[in-house]
Amino acid sequence: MGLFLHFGVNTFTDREWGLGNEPESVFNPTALDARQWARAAKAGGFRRMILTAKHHDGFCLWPSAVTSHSVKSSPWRGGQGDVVREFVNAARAEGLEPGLYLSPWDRHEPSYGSSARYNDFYCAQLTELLTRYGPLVEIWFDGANGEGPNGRKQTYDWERYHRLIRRHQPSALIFSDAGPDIRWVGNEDGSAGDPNWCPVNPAVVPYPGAGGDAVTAELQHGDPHGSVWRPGEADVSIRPGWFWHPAEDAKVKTPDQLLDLYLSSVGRNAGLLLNVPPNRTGLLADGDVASLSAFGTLRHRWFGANLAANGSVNATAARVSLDLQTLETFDLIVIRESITHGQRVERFTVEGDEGNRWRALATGTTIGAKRIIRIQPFTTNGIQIKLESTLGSPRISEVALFRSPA
Ligand code: FUL
Repeated sequence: MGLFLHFGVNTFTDREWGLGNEPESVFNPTALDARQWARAAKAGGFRRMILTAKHHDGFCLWPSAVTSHSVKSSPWRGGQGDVVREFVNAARAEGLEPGLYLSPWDRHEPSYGSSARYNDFYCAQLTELLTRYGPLVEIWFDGANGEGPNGRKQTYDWERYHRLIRRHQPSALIFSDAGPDIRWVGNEDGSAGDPNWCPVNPAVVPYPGAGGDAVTAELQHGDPHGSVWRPGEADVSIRPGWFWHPAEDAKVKTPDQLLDLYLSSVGRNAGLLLNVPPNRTGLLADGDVASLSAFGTLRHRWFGANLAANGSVNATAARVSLDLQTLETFDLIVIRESITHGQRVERFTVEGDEGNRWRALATGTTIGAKRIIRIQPFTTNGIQIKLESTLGSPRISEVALFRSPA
């Protein structure tokens, strides 16, 4: 799970997409504290944080040398501040891994739309981010590709951007609709597809921002026979918008809603990237912080005690049986595949021991890194997972059972 942070001039102008003509003077958070962001992320159980270093409006949260449209020209910290620096330091201080979002679409930069010249500008900015701030876990690319001044369309040089990342940050993961390392799941609702395969066919999603039903289906479901390994990451906001808006302080998702998002993303073999936007003081709002921390507590209450921990396992290629030793009542089944060997399960059934017969409790499609299944509470001393359709011999690495609080 990663925490996404949308922050910039839009925070101060109450917009979702800035126009590019915002004066730098609007950016003036009064009490910015990136440690507060990182502590909130940690309390929620997040391990990564990704900040919008530049959104579509072009305003840079770091003092870029190739534009004056940045924090350097703002009143914040007397023009000496660097949000990206404070962000990466805070993340690392809390033991979290930082990553960055750098919008290719730039509504401020005059060279946007000129293709070659803008690509040089964009690569210069990307290089600054890749070389100044230490190891980054993920670089997040947005496929948005608006027109430049005079209606010119910018051609993004994705291969060049990717080469820069591989050169300067070989272990950073690259996210976009089209990967190459992590793929978008095709919606911004935090919901991965069912089934959800990590492999995809790269020909179906050739570039970020490609559209159409076939693209959406591929992003949602992956492809069991796809040639590249590209797990999904579900991005969604804790509020209706990506940026902070005063009117949305009362529309923060509840801990229960966050748990539902967790089940429909992490519980379906995808990462969850939850956006929590700092407000005009430069802090996460109280309601968001409370919701994150309660979400962390809730997950712990749901998944803290594995009722199958003392069970004994018996496995064949087609089935995994668990003798629980005692009667247990559970309503959550967590199954994991050892994905270092690929993803192989296509369909399975979970059955509970009723003494003289097996009762089907749930059927599912893919498993992958993690599959969470919710059922009506069931009491038994044994379960079995029948692997009904697999690609090659399956490797189940974990089966766990939990009881959610009433
Ligand atoms: C979209 C952007 O246009 C939104 O503003 C936001 O950044 C979201 C994560 O990606 O494509």
